[in-house]
Amino acid sequence: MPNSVKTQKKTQKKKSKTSAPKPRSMQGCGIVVDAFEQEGVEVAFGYPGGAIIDVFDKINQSDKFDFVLTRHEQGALHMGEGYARTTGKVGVCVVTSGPGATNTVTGLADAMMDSTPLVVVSGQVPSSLIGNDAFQEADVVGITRSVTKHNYLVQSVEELPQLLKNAFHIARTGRPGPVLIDIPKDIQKATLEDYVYPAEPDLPGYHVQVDADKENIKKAWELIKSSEKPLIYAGGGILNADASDELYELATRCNIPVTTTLMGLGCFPEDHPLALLMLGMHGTVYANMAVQNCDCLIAAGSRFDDRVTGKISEFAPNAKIIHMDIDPSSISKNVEVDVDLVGDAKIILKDILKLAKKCDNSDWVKDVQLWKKENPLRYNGDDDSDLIRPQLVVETINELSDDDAIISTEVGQHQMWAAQYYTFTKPRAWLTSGGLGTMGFGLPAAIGAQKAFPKRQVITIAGDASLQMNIQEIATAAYNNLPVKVVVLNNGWLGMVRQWQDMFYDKNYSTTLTSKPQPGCNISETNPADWRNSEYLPNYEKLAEAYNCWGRRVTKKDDLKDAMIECFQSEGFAILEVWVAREENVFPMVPAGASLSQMLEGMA
Ligand SMILES: Cc1cc2nc3c(=O)[nH]c(=O)nc-3n(C[C@H](O)[C@H](O)[C@H](O)COP(=O)(O)OP(=O)(O)OC[C@H]3O[C@@H](n4cnc5c(N)ncnc54)[C@H](O)[C@@H]3O)c2cc1C
Ligand SMILES: Cc1ncc(C[n+]2csc(CCOP(=O)(O)OP(=O)(O)O)c2C)c(N)n1
Repeated sequence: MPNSVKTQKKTQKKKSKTSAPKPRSMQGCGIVVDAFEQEGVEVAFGYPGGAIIDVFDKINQSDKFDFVLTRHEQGALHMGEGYARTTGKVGVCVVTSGPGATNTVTGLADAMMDSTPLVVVSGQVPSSLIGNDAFQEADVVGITRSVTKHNYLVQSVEELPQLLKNAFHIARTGRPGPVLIDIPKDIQKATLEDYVYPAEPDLPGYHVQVDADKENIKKAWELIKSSEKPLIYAGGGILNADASDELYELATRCNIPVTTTLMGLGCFPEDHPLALLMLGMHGTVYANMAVQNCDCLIAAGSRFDDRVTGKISEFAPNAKIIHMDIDPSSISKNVEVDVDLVGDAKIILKDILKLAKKCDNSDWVKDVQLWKKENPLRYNGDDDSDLIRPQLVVETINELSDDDAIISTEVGQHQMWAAQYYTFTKPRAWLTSGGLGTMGFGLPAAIGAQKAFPKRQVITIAGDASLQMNIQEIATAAYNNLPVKVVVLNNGWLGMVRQWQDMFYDKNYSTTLTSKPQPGCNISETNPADWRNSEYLPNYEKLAEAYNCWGRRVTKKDDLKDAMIECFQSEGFAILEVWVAREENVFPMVPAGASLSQMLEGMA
């Protein structure tokens, strides 16, 4: 595990000027809350129970941070993620033992895959009962080992302060990720007589390399300088490193087009002429063409995921590859690279910029811009029917949302349309589950972001099926007056799975229909894209009413804009349910395992 030696030294210097804090007598449960305060936690999310009740007994005595009671522990984890990804700080969650802790597994795995910093404190049965099949006992450290960056079962109150300090440090440094601390009930109750929150982590084997090798920096610049067709492939690591400004400087100074992964959207402004938007399975034609034709690919905080590379042996066939990543295990994991730059993307980019001079690349940029002009994202939007195309809904959100709006999504077709048709111009304003692809992520993630930024507009673009996976969190939003706006693209299907069945499984729509025709409605006689006589469950208008929130269902194109304006202007939490064309597919698409050169473009 990496540890930032540089950061440690800086903090030590600062600390030596201030007087050492006096030891205090404190119970384990109080130490947890004190650690949150010392780490500057502003809000924590979670759910109580018997094995963590002592910590909760102290939580409401703190006036330093808020606590949001969620309606499910999975919701708490995604709220923590939404908070962490939009603020750059550690998301904090507290849950009970057994079912409370096992409910966190999906959120932990999600945070692990998407490099999101979380600290999760779980209660455990008393130490003496561990291994006895005690009430609400689960081997949480065993269960979560592979979905956490690190986890601890606390063995004594004496070690608790240091483990809490370590947990926050591990979560936020290097490649960020989730850390779980499982605390038996007796340790929460035990008293430490000489408690002081440690100033430093104690992690001898954990080192983070933040500066890349200087020789490799030179090699990287030489490669960029000598290339004629360079391309930047930027990912979530740029956002983690807060390196958007440096990325912008490199791209514009050296005239290099930029394509962005799903996780990196917003790290480079998509309204810039050098922006090629997303690459990969559902990326733009021109971004994928640029990858296949470039002679130097600069991977910046991106990890060559299979949704990006397609068939690896045919990925970027003509390119020398430079890879900057803070995690050495990412280097040459999927794709063999020519120059590795292990370190923090911001520092690496600054180092490259010290060498970088203006480059021309104008012939290449002209080619790429021609591809961009000739192959725009497009959909069947010009029919005179009153059907609402899902892409139009995203375009309308794009038009009506604030400049600094935060957009979250669930998982499926709507997620891809959001990525394609919303124009991302700012970092840390996009929340999506990329690596794990967790349906149920979008609503709670939006709530976490709204808690962090109460005044900003936060919008969830949801599929009807995904939204139901954590729909109970509407209560959390409504109860806490968090005015998230949810726009549901309701197609009455598990749309993304239906698309695969349509394209690769001979239209065998096995168990993917979530709506049903009304009695007497003959589907075959109606436009298959438009089954407005179907029964859609639930009725989101009525659901919103149940939570005393604004809600409206829209089924006709002409009503869309006004309804969305009303939704966005409404005061609290709101749901706009839009019945979209039912059998729309996401294009472009690279079939799984095919090369990026084999994109299916969809409509003519
Ligand atoms: C239905 C669906 C379809 C998808 N289709 C696509 C698609 O078409 N295109 C696409 O791009 N994705 C797609 N994805 C997402 C995909 O699965 C991956 O999640 C995504 O491509 C990974 O993005 P990334 O490479 O930016 O890496 P991330 O997962 O964001 O990882 C960040 C990388 O940066 C490194 N890093 C972290 N911090 C730093 C730092 N400070 N400095 C330097 N490096 C750092 C990390 O070690 C890691 O290697 C899809 C997902 C779903 C659910
Ligand atoms: C928890 C979970 N279960 C199953 C899946 C597989 N899956 C991916 S997309 C999808 C359908 C999503 O449907 P919906 O939310 O309505 O969105 P749409 O694709 O229709 O836009 C499913 C079942 C998943 N990603 N996550």
